[in-house]
Amino acid sequence: MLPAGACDAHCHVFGPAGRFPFAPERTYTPVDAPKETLFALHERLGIERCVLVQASCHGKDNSAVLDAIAASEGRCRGVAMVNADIGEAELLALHDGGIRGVRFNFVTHLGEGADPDAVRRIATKIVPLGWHAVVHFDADRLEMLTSILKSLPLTLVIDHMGRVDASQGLDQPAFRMLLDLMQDKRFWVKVCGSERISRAGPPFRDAVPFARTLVERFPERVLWGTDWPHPNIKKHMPDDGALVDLLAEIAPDTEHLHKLLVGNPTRLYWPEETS
Ligand code: 0GY
Repeated sequence: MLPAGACDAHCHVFGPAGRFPFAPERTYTPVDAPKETLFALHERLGIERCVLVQASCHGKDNSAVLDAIAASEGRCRGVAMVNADIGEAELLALHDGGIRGVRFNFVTHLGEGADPDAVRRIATKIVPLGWHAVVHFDADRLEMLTSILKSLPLTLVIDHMGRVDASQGLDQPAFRMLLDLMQDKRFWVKVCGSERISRAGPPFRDAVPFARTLVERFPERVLWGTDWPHPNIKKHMPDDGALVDLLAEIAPDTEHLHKLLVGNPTRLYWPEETS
């Protein structure tokens, strides 16, 4: 059972392609994963709110995310992808549509990484809106990215535990680097993606020590999500119910669990409720 108000802070909608075509520059073409299916999953899992993250297969066209937010009666907010030359009016329209952050991808399998100059320009433009940046990177890029990320003037949320390789243990350089970065209070981390960092396979229990360490050390700056519909998972498509069950081991302390699923996402995505 999840606490009342639980939020899935990382999930996607894809298409339907007939209404929201995929971007020509995409690196993969998913099957349709429409909002109705996502909302039904959330109902089944006991999840009341969610944050829709723009996926690379839709490029910089955030229409599918905005459509889902509009249909959610305030239960969804979103993270967009935008071009560096975006204007203030367009950003304000995204804000009105429920967007509260911008995502930057530095992941090899999703194509060319975000250009650092573009990242800086966008970051400067979104600061006045109170938005944050979501950064998605391969673990071996963290060293190269650290100085760029630290130079940005806003809150940064790291996707999927920095995509470390769970088989390399808690003492691996990439995880130590992630823990170091988290000492800076502007950084948050999502303890989702157990199925991505696991090397042991279902139920992905080898990912738990990483997630639990992050929750215990930084209880105020962690988020969790399903990552439904799990783009680019090839080997072991996770059962979302099993991912929810892992939370009992990731955050066995009820206060930590409440922060992870309710308090923290509310502070970041529905700040008007906490001030
Ligand atoms: C994720 C991970 C992936 C894909 C995307 O934007 C995307 O296409 O997010 C991935 O392929 O690892 O966060 O869902």
